[in-house]
Amino acid sequence: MADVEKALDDAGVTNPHVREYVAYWADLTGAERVEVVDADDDARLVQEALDAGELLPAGEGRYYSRSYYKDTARSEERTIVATSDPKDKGVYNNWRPSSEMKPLLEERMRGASAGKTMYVIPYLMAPPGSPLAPWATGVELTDSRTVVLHMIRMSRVGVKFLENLDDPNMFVRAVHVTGDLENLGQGTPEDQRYFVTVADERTILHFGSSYGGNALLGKIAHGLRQAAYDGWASKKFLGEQYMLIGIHDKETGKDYHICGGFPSASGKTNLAMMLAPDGLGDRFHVSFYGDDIAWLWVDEEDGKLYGMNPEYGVFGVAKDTNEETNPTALASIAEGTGVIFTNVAYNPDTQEVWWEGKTKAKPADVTGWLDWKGAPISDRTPEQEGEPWAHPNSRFTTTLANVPNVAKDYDEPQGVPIDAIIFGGRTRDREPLIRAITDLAEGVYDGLTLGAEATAAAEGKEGVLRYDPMSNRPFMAYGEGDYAQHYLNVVGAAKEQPLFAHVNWFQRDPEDGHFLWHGYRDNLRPLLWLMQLKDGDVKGRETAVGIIPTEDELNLEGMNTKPEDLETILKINVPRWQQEMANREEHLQQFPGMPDAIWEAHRRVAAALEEEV
Ligand code: OXD
Ligand code: MN
Repeated sequence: MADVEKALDDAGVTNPHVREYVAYWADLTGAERVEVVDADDDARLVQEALDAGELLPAGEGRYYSRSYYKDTARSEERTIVATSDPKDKGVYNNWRPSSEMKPLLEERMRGASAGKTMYVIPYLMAPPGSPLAPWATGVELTDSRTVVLHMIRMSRVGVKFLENLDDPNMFVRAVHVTGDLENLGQGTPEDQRYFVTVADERTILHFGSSYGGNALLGKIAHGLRQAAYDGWASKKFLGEQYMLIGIHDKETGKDYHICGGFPSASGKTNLAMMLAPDGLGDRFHVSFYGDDIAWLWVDEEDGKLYGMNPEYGVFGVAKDTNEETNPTALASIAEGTGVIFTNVAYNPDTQEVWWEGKTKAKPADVTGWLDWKGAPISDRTPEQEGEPWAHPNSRFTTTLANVPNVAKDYDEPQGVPIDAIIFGGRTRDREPLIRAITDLAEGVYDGLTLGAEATAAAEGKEGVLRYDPMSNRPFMAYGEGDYAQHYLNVVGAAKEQPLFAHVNWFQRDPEDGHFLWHGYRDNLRPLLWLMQLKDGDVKGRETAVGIIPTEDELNLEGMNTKPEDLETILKINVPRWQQEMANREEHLQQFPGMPDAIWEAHRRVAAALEEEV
């Protein structure tokens, strides 16, 4: 049995609530040892993981890990929000009573860490001193050393974050038990895994995975699901799956901050890490705050809407990351950064890593190369030729400070004032390059009807989106109607309202399918227009679905765009929009209690489209 008291004493954990919590779970999971972790332990833990073969070297100060082959992604079907109030049931949150889920999880976890170390990770999902710090404090318990190393990169870790809490009992209890990965029936009717957030008790119980958001509980379970619930219960803030960037205009000295949500595969990380295009770099500097989560609140003193990234690192998708799509990401995972790669292809002879899209062609000499499951590429049969070397959801985990254009003030407690909230999907027609929305309810309505086209792999009708409200569908913690009202309340309380906008970098030519907009760094251009609109320097063109730039308002310096392409992405296809409005109506109808303001926004947009015919 672990000597819990001694481990806590040695680490200086004095908070009696934390001590009681750790002792309870050490006993229940049957862990053999308990170790309290601090970020300063990173080098030692990395060495231990290398010695144990859990990490492999991938060049100087870079590491490689492989997860169990049936444990490679977040599992939405097995993810549940539990509370004691059935009114918390939503359409997307897989609500179950906590009286049912807690005993079930305790049963799964009982004795499941026998023979292992239980690591105690005190963490903070906020810059220290943030006004939201009381909701950001947590203690993860995990029986996986690799998870500890990821948590150290993705959140602020140390016993100091447990000191001087206003309420010593106010911390998220986040328990992760890996389980016997080879015998959990992943994806079968006998699936043993459960990823439960007991939101009204601020307790997270995840069993049956050691991968990503299933296991690093600060990120998604706390940073999004629990935060969404806490923000609503306290009436104080929003926890959103948003990127956050800053734009500095060197000529005027002005700073702008934009956050926004994009469903997966819509280029959120690339946008978050974007640099100014060559033609505009002398005047504008883009800085990176975060690529995945933003918490938003209104400061009661100055009445401004603020945002901050609660994370400390980037857990980025490796696929297609290269010098053109995201040079900043490549710099952030260079030698010496301490990056951990997961499930990419690996060459133990040369310590290189590779993923689809890293280079145009695969490494020509396959000697030594292993695919993400560890199988030699040279043993592949002709039928296996087309199989990817890296898992499509393979990742890199690196701290924010490694991103070359990280904002100087990313660690400042007050966060940054938000000028605009943008939404963007991947849409081959209909959605223009950018449309600005000045009305709060219409902006929230636009976020609630956000979606991405069904990809080839997903079933779905042509032209029908898979709706992903605010890009939060997998993280909704309570009813969608209540969520919409809470969003209106939080943002509505700001004295100066942010602009909303919808962006789309992915329109294609209907004839030959080419992308009508270059994308990547050039995506700064429509955002600059949006800031000019906010400042009243441009007027744009009013349409039924928002304000669109005129062709001469967009700064296209140093860019080659065909005039006919530009014309297409700066106009509204009314019949396609009317088709979409019918789908939106059906989508919104599933949510009981959707506020009138949202329905009125929907009807206003529909009526304005009628007038445009
Ligand atoms: C996600 C992630 O799963 O950011 O959304 O990892
Ligand atoms: Mn995410």
